[in-house]
Amino acid sequence: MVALESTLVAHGLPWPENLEVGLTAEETVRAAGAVPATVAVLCGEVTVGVVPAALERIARGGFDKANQSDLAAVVAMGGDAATTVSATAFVAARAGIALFATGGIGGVHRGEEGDVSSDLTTLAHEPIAVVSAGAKAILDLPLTLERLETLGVLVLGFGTSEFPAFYTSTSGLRLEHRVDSAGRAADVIRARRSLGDRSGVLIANPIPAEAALDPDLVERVIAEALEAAGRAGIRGKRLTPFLLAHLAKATASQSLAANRALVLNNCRLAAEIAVALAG
Ligand code: PSU
Ligand code: MN
Repeated sequence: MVALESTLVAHGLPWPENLEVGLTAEETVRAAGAVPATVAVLCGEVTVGVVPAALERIARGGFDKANQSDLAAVVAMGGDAATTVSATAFVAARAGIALFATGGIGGVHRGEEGDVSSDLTTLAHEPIAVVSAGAKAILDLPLTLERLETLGVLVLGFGTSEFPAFYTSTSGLRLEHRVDSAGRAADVIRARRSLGDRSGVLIANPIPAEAALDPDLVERVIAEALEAAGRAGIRGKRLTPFLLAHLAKATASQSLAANRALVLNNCRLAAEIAVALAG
């Protein structure tokens, strides 16, 4: 099985592309021989494997964004919420799912606010492998990588020795460990289990070259987006969705096409690793 998150659908991409990406992500996992399970909270029920009608409800908007610490409150209120990487990893690990595909994990934000995504702290405690195109480029990538190390999360480059930067394949940040096949990634996950290490693994899978954006364009629009967020007083949970929406506008949707390509690329790899792990 491969877990998929729902915040990317609810808050990371605009309607109706978000529904298309959510459904195609599931199909991509299936086509590679694994079973997708999109996670969300629906009317207070933690759901592992939402049906297409529910995915459409999530995509149409109005869902809260829940990280691990929000889950109990949403459940107790009988509410609806999309799950972030943090909440999805927490839920999926309890359902016995070993692989999870997303776009880019959250991390340490740029600036002095001290905003650090709970994606990092959850990954420190959950025995799940997350396939992502590095961490989102809107973040402070060197600090994010440092924090992952501190938390004991193994970062494994897939076909790369550099930490990918979401919209681009390189960041200039070296990775200690690299694998070049799904089978070798599965070997590392098995070794971690046999050592009794119950923290997460981040499999850093670069965006396909043909889908990557121009790094100068990315940096310029991120700087603009951060400035706009500062002016509008956007903080906390609203910051990541605000920055992603700003990027889509400022790049005439080039960022959306790149985001779609990297998500599907991660789904395929996560499914291949899940199949290798089951073999
Ligand atoms: N990756 C994407 N788009 C997204 C996200 C990740 O390609 O929208 C979401 C994930 O759900 C991630 C969340 O967990 O952003 C991080 O939010 P925050 O920085 O508020 O923790
Ligand atoms: Mn945050």
